[in-house]
Amino acid sequence: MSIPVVTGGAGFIGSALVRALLAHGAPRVAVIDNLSSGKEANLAEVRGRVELHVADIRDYSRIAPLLQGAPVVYHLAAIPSVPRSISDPVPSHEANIDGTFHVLRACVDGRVGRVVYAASSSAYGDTEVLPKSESMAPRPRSPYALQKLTGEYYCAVFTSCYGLETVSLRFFNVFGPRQDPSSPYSGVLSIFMKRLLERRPPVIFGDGEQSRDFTYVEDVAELCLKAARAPAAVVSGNVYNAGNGRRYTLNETWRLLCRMEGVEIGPEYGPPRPGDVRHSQADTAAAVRDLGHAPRFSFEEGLRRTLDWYRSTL
Ligand code: UD2
Repeated sequence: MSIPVVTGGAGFIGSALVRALLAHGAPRVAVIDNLSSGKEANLAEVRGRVELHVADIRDYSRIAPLLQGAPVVYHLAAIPSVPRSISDPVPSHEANIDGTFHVLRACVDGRVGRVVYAASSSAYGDTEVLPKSESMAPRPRSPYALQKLTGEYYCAVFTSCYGLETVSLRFFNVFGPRQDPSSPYSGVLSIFMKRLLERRPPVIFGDGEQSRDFTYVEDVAELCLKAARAPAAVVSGNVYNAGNGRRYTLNETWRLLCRMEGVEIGPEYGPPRPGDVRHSQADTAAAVRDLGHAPRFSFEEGLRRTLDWYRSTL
């Protein structure tokens, strides 16, 4: 296959990446997705230029021929969510560790040019120092964090042992259009926006003073493309933060959203969530230096665009 492949390409981030690839000149893009959380509808207006393969990354013999000869494989397929990995660890272990292993193995066997892997900021856990830089020792606090970290290690080992070019990007709390707000495991901003538009209070877990480096999905998609193009001698086998470099507490984020919408709704508070990281903020220096990372969307601008999208779809 001589076109780029996106695993998880029918998901929220994957479908934004598919759009970015097409916008940057890819004639077609292949998507591998088992549609467990991804949806064909996420690809609606680009569907004619997408080869959608409904396949599971845990099935080596099914995915190997689909990855064969791809110039770049963007490996985003995963079962996300810290709390889901705690309450139900087996499926996320199998998708995030076993699935990633099978993707990498198939990429070596199929002589794929490069793998760009969606890693997670959760790998850092709670560090004493902010922002978090790639040289810090990881301290995963949940099965999900450990699984995503294992995927990074697998990428680096596949580079050193088998010569497969890999770049791992630690995504920092990505948000934007098409993030599904309907599950209790959904990303907090998708839940906040749904509640806001319904004029209902959100439930904040803990005191709301935890903070996140919320990163707009188009900036992450752009960085994936840069990771695919950067010189192998500089980037292959490495891990980079894919964040915005700032952080916002949940309390201030909810207040900001209320202000944007011109309403005043006080949040409700619940018990803190097990496995939760307290603060998260990316040091973007390495990604700027090696990949040319240049996020274009301020938090407010990203929120505005996302809110507009939910308003038109919910
Ligand atoms: C982690 C990773 C993120 C990504 C994601 C995938 C960190 C810092 N980030 O996101 O990079 O890999 O996992 O799932 O580890 N919350 C509420 N109310 C709600 C929902 C969430 O208060 O209704 C809180 C939650 O307790 C947490 C924050 O919002 O403190 C963000 O939660 P999330 O599930 O959106 O993402 P998080 O940080 O676990």
